[in-house]
Amino acid sequence: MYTQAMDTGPQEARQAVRSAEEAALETRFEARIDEGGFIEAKDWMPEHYRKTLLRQISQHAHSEWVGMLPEGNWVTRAPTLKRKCILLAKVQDEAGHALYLYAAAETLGSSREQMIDALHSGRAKYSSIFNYPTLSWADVGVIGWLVDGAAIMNQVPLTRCSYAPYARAMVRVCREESFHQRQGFDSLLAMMQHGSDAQRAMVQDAVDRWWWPSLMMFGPPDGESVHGAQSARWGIKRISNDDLRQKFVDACVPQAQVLGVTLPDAALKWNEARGHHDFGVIDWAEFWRVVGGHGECNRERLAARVKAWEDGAWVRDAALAHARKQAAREQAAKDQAAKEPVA
Ligand code: BYC
Repeated sequence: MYTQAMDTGPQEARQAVRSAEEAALETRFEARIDEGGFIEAKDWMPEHYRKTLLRQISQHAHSEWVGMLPEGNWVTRAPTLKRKCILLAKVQDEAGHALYLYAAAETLGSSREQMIDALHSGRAKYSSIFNYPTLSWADVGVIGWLVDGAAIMNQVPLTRCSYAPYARAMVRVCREESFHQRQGFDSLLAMMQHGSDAQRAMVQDAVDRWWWPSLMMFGPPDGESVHGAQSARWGIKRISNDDLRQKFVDACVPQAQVLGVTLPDAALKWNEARGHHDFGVIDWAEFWRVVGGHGECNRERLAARVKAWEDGAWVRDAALAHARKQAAREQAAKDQAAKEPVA
């Protein structure tokens, strides 16, 4: 009993010093956030901030990674060489985005393997939008116009995210997403202006299927956003889910007019008093079904990623073996140089 009492004293004192230090670090962190400053990977951060970022950035990386699949489905069937080259470049860009984002998430203490394992086992989320099928060539154009358009709307504010490695990755991602959005719009415009009636109908059908899922990309309504308020407080999210969704609807309406397509929402109309478009009710039951793993393509998407990972094992093994040989060679050269007498 006495021994325990004697141990507890210094331990308690150490804990008190640690929590005083932590409180000071937290005050400094909060002050930096309040000033609109950035947090770097080596800076002190609260555990909850680190976990929130790791969740969002890894989900974002998984979205890019899985997001290659719906469009990749059309690489071999693109209608012209020009469109095939553009699509190939775009899909490769998505792989690049995933890599920048996995690298940014790694700075928060998770390994690539842990993140990939969370995706493959179904523990990690990725964007709901990629669980819908790409049924026609027009879907590729609509993904560029609407899906990349929604992604840009969401990601431009992330270039000012308080976590600097994420913000820096987003600058480059957004530049590339702009090209993605433009190529989609251009492809649809070509079909609408120079295509046949059947091609115009194909574009309208794709818009009908992708419009509502694109609105769901921004996440649940603000009142149901679990992380929204805290992420806004920390400067991770600069604009709320609903505000981004509204900006997106307002941007798409004139673009749809230029294209000559109808957005599939009878309630969509300009509201002079609000200075925004009103729009219909989103089917949130569908959103949660898809997020919960029961969308049309959830199983297929995960199976494709797992298969690619397993098929690629020999490439990872070969790269590691090569790196090991190279390191051994460099070490041998260093050892040899150390043995040689100095002239
Ligand atoms: N899908 O509290 P909330 C691309 C989850 S890829 C699935 O509002 P938060 C592209 C949410 O994770 C671009 N799940 O969350 C690639 C949370 O669940 P957990 C993808 C969703 O994080 C290839 C719960 O619902 N972009 O552009 O504050 C080809 C409650 O939500 C979704 C990004 O990832 C969803 N749509 O806000 C073409 C952007 N929405 O984690 C294009 C970065 C919500 O508690 N991410 N959930 O289990 C973000 O900005 C935010 O994470 C979100 C959600 C706005 C998505």
